[in-house]
Amino acid sequence: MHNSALVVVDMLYDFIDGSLACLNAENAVKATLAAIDSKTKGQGGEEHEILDTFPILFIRDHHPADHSSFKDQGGIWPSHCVAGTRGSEIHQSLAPYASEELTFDKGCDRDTEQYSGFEAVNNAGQPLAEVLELLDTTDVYVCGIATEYCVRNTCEDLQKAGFKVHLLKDCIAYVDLQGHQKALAEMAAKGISIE
Ligand code: VGL
Ligand code: ZN
Repeated sequence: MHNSALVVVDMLYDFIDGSLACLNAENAVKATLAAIDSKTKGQGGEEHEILDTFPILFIRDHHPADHSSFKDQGGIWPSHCVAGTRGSEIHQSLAPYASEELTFDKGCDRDTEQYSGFEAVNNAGQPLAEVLELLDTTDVYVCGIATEYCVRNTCEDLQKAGFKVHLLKDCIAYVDLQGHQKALAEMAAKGISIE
């Protein structure tokens, strides 16, 4: 049984120290590592045993170089998370926890903005939600970047699909502090648990 799982959203270099560096990102990465330790503590054993009892799923913003969300294509964001560049990689402290089948990419289609990780797919083409169901997940813990965009859209889609969503508030980073606080309040009002 895998009642609980952790979804790590876009903890990628461009959102941490790159072209779209977000506020609180370094702290959020450290707090995420601490949260992984605390969830797995006492379960002992090798890393593969830890991942068997508490699956950790990673979402990656993963854009082509000419993605329509980029300013030079008429979009609102600087170029970021271009597939194959350092900016699109998971932070090195978390990368050891990421397996191919539990890593899900989004924003891969040039013409589509995709903030939510809900329909992101792994290298076998399976969407996040399908894999969470295969893992018998009821409760999804969410952390990552950015609160107002990908984190929020992912949490809301997971909740709509019937998962109990727990947002780890020390483990998120944001574009703007006020936007972050507003998003937290609105998510809480929808029944997402802010912990
Ligand atoms: C995101 C801006 C642009 C996010 C993705 O994942 O929150 N934000 N692309
Ligand atoms: Zn993006």
